[in-house]
Amino acid sequence: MTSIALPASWPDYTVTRQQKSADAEAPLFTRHPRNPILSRKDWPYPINSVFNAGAVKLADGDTLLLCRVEDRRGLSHLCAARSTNGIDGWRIDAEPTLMASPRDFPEEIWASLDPRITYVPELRQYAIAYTSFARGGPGVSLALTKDFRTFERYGVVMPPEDKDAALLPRKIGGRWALIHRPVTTLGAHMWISYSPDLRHWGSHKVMLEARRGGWWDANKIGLCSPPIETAKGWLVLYHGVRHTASGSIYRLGLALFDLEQPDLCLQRGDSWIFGPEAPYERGGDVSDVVFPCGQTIGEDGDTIFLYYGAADSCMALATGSVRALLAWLDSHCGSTGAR
Ligand code: BMA
Repeated sequence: MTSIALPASWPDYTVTRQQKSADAEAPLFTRHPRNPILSRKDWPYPINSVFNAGAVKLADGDTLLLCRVEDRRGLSHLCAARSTNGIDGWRIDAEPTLMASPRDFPEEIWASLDPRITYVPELRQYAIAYTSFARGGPGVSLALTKDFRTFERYGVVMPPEDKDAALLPRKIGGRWALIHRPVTTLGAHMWISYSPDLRHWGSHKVMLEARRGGWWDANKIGLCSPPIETAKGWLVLYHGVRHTASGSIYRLGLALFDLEQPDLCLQRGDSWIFGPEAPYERGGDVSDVVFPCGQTIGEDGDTIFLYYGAADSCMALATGSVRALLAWLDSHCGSTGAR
C-alpha cells in the first residue's frame, strides 16, 4: 500500500492532541442498563410520550421527576413520578400535576414543558422554571411549590422567545438569579438576569454564546439541568444544537462559572461530552436528541444521576461524577470563548 507523504510543514490544525486521545478516555456519563426508565407504556392515562423531566431528591429520600408529558393532541403538560431508588418502581400521579389553566395563564394553552427544579433553602420551597407555549411563542414561566401538589404560579417571567431556564438556589449579591435562553438578533445564547423578588427581572447579561460555523454547539445552546454548586464554581451542563442536512443533533457540553459572578465563564470544554448513541436516543419522535433537565446528587456528594429525555420520546438515566467533570474541564478547555 502506498502512503501519501505530507510536507513536513503540514499543519496539524484539524486534530488536537485532546481529540486524538478522546476515544481512549473513559466516558464521563454511563447509561443505566435499564434505560429507558420511563416511557408511555408506564403512564396511568393515555399519552404519546414522556421526556425532558426536571429532577429532585425529596426530603423523604424519594426521587421526583416532573416530566414533560405530551398527550395525544400533541400538547404537553407536567406530571410527577416518584421513586424510592430513582430507577424503577415509579409512582406516577393519576392525572396531570401542573395542567394548563387557559383562563388565568393563557400563555400556557399549547404547552408547559422542560421544567428545571431548584430547591431554594431561603424560601423552603422548590422553584420550577419551565417553558410555557402559546401563540406568542415559548416563554419562561415560574412556579413555587412545597410538595408538588399545590403550586404558586408566577406566570411568565421572561417573554417569548425564551426557554431553558433555571433559578440559582441562593441570591447572588442580594438578588435572585435566573439563567435562560432568549433568542435575539445576537443569536440563541445563554443569558442570566437578576431580580429582587422573583417577579421583576433586569441586569440581563450574556453568560455563554453559541459558537459558530462547524462547531458542535454552533447555532443554538441552552442550559440543561440546573447548575451544580462546587468549590471551583457553578458547574453547568448545556446542550448544543448542530443543524445538519438530516435534522438537528442535540449534544451536551460542559462549562464552569464564577460562584459570585455567574456570568463570568471560567472554563468551557471544546468537545461535547455526551451525545445520542443508544437506539432510544437515535430514534423517536425527534431523533438524535439527548435533553437533560434535571439531576440528583448521591449521598457521596459526587455521583450525578442525570435524567434526560431521549429522542423526545422517553426518559433515560446516566451516571457521572462531579469530580471527574471538573477534572475533565481542567484538561479540555483549550479555546474558552472560541467562536
Ligand atoms: C427544544 C425543546 C425540547 C425538545 C428539543 C428537541 O427546542 O422544545 O423540549 O426536546 O427541542 O426537539
